[in-house]
Amino acid sequence: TELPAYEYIKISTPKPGVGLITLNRPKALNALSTPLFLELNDALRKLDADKETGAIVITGSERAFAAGADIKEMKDLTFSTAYTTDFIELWSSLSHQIKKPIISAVNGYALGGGCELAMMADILYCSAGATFGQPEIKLGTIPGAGGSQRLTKAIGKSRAMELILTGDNFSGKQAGEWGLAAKVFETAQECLDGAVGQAEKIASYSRLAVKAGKEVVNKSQDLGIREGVEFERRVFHSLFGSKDQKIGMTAFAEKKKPTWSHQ
Ligand code: CO8
Repeated sequence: TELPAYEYIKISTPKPGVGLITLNRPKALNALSTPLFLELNDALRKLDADKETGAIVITGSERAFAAGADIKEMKDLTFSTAYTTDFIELWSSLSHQIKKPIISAVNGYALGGGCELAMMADILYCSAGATFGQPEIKLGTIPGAGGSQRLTKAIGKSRAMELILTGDNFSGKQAGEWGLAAKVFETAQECLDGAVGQAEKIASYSRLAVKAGKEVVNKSQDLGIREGVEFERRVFHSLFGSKDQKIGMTAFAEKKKPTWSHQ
């Protein structure tokens, strides 16, 4: 894919099928300004549409995944501008419009909007020494990009309430123990390599099945158990209409490796 040269992010393909987005605004610890988010959304949309890409990894630097929304940009924002421009709406495309799996590989600071961005990903990996937190309370505000909802779902009400009302940080090690992170790695490099490795694995499967898998798991966040299970079954039934279900099960029966058609 031809991707434009971006100013605040870098794009690469470290392994076949893996689109790696590296937030690259080092002077501001990857603070998530509007220009950065516009680039991130543009890259995500292009990777989502790209035939070669099967999974996406978002990472930052060793020092910072992202130190939050850009405080200097928000400082003078008024209610009426925030409301009329739907400030933050920009962020929702990541969690609602991108159909390919996104893994966040979190090293260093993931604070405020940075923590929220990490939690918007489908799978969160981090290094033990990563620093997470929702420090908005210290700035006279609250999380605005889903933090109060996603953190609470992930780690429970009492812990999330404590973190959001005190603004206390928590470590990558704790994120793993509490179930916010799917895996915790020793070093930043291991975290990135681990994320890319799992993305490569996901990208090696049927794109169709992967898309359906992401869709049904995400539905569990919105639906009750009964509706969720029924939804899953419908999608499961529908996959009997795909070529890849035939390819996968025939290959198993014939003791061969499947070659996916992605159809
Ligand atoms: N916004 C803007 N600039 C930032 C941010 C930020 N969030 N974080 C760091 N920077 C800048 C600093 O201002 C500094 O710039 P300069 O060199 O020009 O002074 C540079 O990055 C380096 O930072 P520090 O010198 O502070 O580095 P330290 O190692 O001393 O400290 C910290 C690192 C602890 C991460 C510290 O920078 C810090 O506390 N940052 C702010 C963390 C924070 O409060 N984040 C939450 C922001 S609010 C938010 O995300 C709300 C989300 C709501 C929804 C989304 C809305 C868009």
